[in-house]
Amino acid sequence: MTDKVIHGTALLIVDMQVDFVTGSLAVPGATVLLDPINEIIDLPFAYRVASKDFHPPGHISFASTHGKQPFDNTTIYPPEDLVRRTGGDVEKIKERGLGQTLWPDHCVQGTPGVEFIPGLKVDGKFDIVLKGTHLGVECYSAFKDPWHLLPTDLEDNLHRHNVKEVYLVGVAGDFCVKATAIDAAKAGFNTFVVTDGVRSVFEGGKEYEEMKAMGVEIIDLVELKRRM
Ligand code: VGL
Ligand code: ZN
Repeated sequence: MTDKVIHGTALLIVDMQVDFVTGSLAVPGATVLLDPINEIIDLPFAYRVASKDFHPPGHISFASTHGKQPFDNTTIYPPEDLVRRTGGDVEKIKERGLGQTLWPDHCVQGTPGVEFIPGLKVDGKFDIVLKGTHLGVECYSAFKDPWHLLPTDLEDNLHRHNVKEVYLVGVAGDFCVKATAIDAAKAGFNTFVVTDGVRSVFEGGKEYEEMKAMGVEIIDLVELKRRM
């Protein structure tokens, strides 16, 4: 690692965990990401953060919780107690339903699948963001859940480190990377997704177009190294 630091830059590694790479919800092709992401970690970012999907057993996003099959769909609603606590209108919960892909059990707190993949150079210089920790709330974005009931401290931490540019890698490109990148752009950061460090669950999706439409820049590793 060089001593040089490029002020205002942050690396955000999304969910590079055993279950998403070789485990219960393995993202196709994700095993190739170890080397490029380790190479990216060595670039002179001023701030580094890694997120973890961190679910309790019986999480709302698990097919098993609903007696359904993985990859079935359902509708989920914000939990009443959280809506109440955050001053929302409990009468309107039914209007706030969202389509939810149901997943195999994954990234359960205390299991081997929740750990970062072996060899990933996430060291003590990284801040760690945990998400999906509430039993009844799905949370793809490392910033907050889709109803904005449970923000993490990621946005505050980025501001505290004077971050202006956020560079994202990790999995899954069509879920947590996409949601996190869009929230980063909405929060006003210049946001870049580095394709050589990303793989998606489903093939042929429109995630890169969707991110671009929200102001996220899509770059490859060559372009990242040119910038850093
Ligand atoms: C993710 C599915 C379920 C992700 C998390 O990290 O993209 N995908 N939970
Ligand atoms: Zn999850």
